Amino acid sequence: MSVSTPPATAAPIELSSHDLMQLEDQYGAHNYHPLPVVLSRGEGVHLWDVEGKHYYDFLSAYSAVNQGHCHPRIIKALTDQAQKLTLTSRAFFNDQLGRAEKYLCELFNYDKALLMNSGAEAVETALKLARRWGYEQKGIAPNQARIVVAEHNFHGRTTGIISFSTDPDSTGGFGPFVPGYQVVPYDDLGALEAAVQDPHVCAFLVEPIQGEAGVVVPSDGYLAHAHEICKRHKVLLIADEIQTGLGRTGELLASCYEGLHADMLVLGKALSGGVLPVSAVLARNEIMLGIKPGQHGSTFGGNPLACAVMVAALDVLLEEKLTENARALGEVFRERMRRVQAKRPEVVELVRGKGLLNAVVIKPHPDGRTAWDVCVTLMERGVLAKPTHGDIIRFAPPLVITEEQLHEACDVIEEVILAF
Ligand code: IF1
Repeated sequence: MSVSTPPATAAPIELSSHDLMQLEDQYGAHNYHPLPVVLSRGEGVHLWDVEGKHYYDFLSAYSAVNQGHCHPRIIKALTDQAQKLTLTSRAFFNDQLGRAEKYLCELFNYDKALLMNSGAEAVETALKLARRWGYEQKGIAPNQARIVVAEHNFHGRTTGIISFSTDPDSTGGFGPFVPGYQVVPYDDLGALEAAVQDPHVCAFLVEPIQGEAGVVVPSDGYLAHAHEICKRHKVLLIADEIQTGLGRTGELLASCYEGLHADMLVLGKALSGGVLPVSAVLARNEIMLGIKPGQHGSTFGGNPLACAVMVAALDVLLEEKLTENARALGEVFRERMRRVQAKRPEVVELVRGKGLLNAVVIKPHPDGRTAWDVCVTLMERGVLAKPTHGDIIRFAPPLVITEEQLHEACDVIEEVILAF
């Protein structure tokens, strides 16, 4: 079938929020249920909708925008590189990739990096590397490799990754699934120890703090002990720091809190400051060199535009001391929310988190209102946050937020919760 008339290009600016939401509703897949706000501009912690109303961003695009919206330095790297070279494919070398890989390896202390685009792709890459290592280094019989994962995990949306999801929303109606995974309860060392007895297990994939599950922080020592157990059984520990990494929790990696240096580290989201999809797997040579030319890759992975943006995004993170800011202001945020909880324990069930990755658990109101209604009121009052699992609100502002801005937003959050 041919296209009859060319579609209108950019929407004229006169379209209202209402019109734009209707467009998405009519022409877009219904795979999200967004809050009713249409954003058209961002700067640091600030967002504006198409009518010009101002908001504080307390989601940071699920922690991708740690460096703040449209950071001038990252945007400069983007526009400078965009005018020189954007994509070569990996059929050739480019002048940005090696520098970016070196930066990653030196910063996180690994031998090698493999760049991909989305977080899910990087997780898939780590799983393939782990299986390959299992066959070649651990001597697992062909096609028998198994990977242990944690209950309530979230690692992405590919058919491979949802194969070990325990969330019915992620899996329902999408089978059949990829075999070779075993689920153990999160924060349960006994269950992990039992699972890795199986000599077919090559890896344990884990989030240092479970994000999607509702910012679930494991017991102190869990990760360090898990790594000891893994080492004892010749099993690789893969840390998915796509959400928890890059300053978000008040350390460069959440793993740092326990001195964990995972066998494989998976990064995404804020690796580009939310400018482009850039993800990476880091590992030592023994693991990374298992994959030979032609056995894995991606058209866009490691493209020069992504590399230039990534280096700038990491520079900003380090030079602006965003990790330290996240650590200090995380304390302020939780202290303020705990005071709200003390005033209204019948509304606020729990406050938890690390650094600027926090969750407030809201008890449903007897009249049927939930965390969703809290978020709608917050939106009306100029603070954007998203509920998850019905009763949890995740609060994760860009790490460039100042103490003054944090207090201003906390005043709004407090008023909205007290009035709930
Ligand atoms: C969605 C949550 C956040 C992740 C970890 C891998 C990925 C993610 C630990 C995949 C992605 C997302 C994706 C987004 C919602 C979101 C999320 F609510 F599900 F939990 F961040 F809070 N590992 N997380 O958190 O990365 O392929 O998306 O780049 O709607 O799916 P991706």
